Amino acid sequence: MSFELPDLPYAYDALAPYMSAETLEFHHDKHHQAYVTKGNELLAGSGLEGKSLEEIVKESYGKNAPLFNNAGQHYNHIHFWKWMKKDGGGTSLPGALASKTDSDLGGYDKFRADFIAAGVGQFGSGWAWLAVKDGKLEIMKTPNGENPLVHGATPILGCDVWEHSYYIDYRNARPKYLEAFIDNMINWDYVLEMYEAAS
Ligand code: MN3
Repeated sequence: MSFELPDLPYAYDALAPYMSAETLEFHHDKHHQAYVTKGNELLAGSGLEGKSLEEIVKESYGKNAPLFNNAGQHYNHIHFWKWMKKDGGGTSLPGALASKTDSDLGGYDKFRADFIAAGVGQFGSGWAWLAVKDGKLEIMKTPNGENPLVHGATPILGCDVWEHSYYIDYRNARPKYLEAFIDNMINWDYVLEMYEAAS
């Protein structure tokens, strides 16, 4: 399958003031588009053309770094747009996720602190994740375009901590961006949908 840029599931200004229209215009229209364009160039002749995006990500990992980087980022961003919504975030987790957060992660407050720490602690570009591994929720971090799929886990929430995701709105204040992501932007309904699909 060839890669295609999905539309944002909301208006460019829907997440302001936490994520500006200017950030989303650059991030979606330029950065994500570049992963799609470059990914399609690299997919041609790779032997993985007929595979699903998830398969391309897993099968190119460690074998075809240029394709993996672009396919991984395409996968990550498709979900990243859907992991955010207007008036999202906060403690309003759907019941199944709330109880799982309590049992596996030590409760919401610890989840929030540990997720932010993962994002802040990712040196350079990368992602902070909430993933399902062996039936349990786990907080992870990965560099560059990597994601939990290549570490035997299924991502259900991810936050892009590349500077292009926050520098316009927060400059170098990555912790403030991660706090705003958790408190004001997470689309918990989509996290639940991915959790249910992973379970
Ligand atoms: Mn990005």
